[in-house]
Amino acid sequence: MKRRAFVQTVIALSAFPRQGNWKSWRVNGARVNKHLADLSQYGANPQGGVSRVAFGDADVAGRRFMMDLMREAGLTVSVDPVGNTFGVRPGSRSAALPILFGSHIDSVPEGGNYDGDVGSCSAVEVAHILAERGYRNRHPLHVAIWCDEESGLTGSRGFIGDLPRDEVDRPGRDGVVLAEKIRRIGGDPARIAEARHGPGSIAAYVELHIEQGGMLDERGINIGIVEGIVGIHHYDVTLRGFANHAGTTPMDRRQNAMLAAAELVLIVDRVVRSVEGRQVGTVGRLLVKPGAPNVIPGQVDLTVELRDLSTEKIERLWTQIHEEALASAKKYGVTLDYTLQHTNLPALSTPAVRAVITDAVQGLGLSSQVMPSGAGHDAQDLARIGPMGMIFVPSVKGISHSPLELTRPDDVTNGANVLLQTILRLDQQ
Ligand code: HGY
Ligand code: MN
Ligand code: MN
Repeated sequence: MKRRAFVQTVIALSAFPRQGNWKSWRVNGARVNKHLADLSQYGANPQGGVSRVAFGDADVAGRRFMMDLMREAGLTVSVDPVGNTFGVRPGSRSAALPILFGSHIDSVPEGGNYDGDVGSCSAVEVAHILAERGYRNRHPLHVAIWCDEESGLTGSRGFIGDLPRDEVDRPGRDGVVLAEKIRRIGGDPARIAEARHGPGSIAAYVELHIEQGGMLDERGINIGIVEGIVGIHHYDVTLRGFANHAGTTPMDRRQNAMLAAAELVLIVDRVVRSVEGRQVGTVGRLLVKPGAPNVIPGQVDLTVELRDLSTEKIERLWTQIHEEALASAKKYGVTLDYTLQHTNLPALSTPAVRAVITDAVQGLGLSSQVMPSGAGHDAQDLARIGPMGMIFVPSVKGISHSPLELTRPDDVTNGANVLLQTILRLDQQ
């Protein structure tokens, strides 16, 4: 055998054993749990959780921290025009579509240390293992940390071209225009159209996330394999009455916006419970104006959020709620206006990706069950451009969006191992 051919064969064989036993590879559980603990310092609040709201100082610092972890894992870091952070590991097959995996690190105000963070830190850990093993991946591997997941999947909607210009130019509740906030995390609002990825542009997207409900924890099951993610409709409602003196205005001469608001909260609860199914409805924020003890409320601004796997059912529920709320407001001499602030389409996961996750779970000897997601996720946007799969790990007592949110270190490690073995299987296909 010629010398050159011999040397090439030796090189190829020397890589083979490392590639060959990839089904036995595992993450470094101590390292991923430490990164999770380190990340929780960014925006840590006195209650023991995080307030790392998107685009705030803690989010900016937390994203920088994650970029450092990506570089330590051998990834090439970039930020797209929407502000999403990516760490890329090039593939050997330049024509192969990229496999994306990741999550988010922004939190709700007074949130927990695991929502989004488990999937983000685990995705970086997977890349770190591949680098340490000298794995020769075929597909380009893109670790994604989406921006502003909590206020409507902003970053992943931008990635699929579903972030309208008027939304980018609109001031948020804090009065700051979204475009300005995107610049804070390294995005370039003028070039958002360039961030768009169309259908068929990715090989697959996989997201590891905490369940945020109690099913896995109550049943002692290691892994949830997500069958579908609910759609979410978020309505901003304004009730206008007439602000007046609380002492001199007789009870039968008032236009009290608060009475209409109080009835609307109860209407949402009753109508949503009135039909069979797993739909949910919540009034999560209510602002009274002028908000003084001695003034009859002239205006109430509130949010109504409806979720279900069926968009048709959400729309049917809202039609009934709106009709009843209008009648109630009229009774008090109050007007009702609303805007559909944003919608997230429901998404089913891809059976072929679910099968790969199932095979990875079985290879790891873990227990699992197929289940829906009552929480929204960036994965439901990625499902609109390619095959999608989601992996859940247990949330202790089903608590989430709270400083009491907890996922045990062993469960984090299990989830990261399922993610590692899933990505390896997808890359080998
Ligand atoms: O609200 C949700 O469902 C998710 O946690 N953003
Ligand atoms: Mn989340
Ligand atoms: Mn959340």
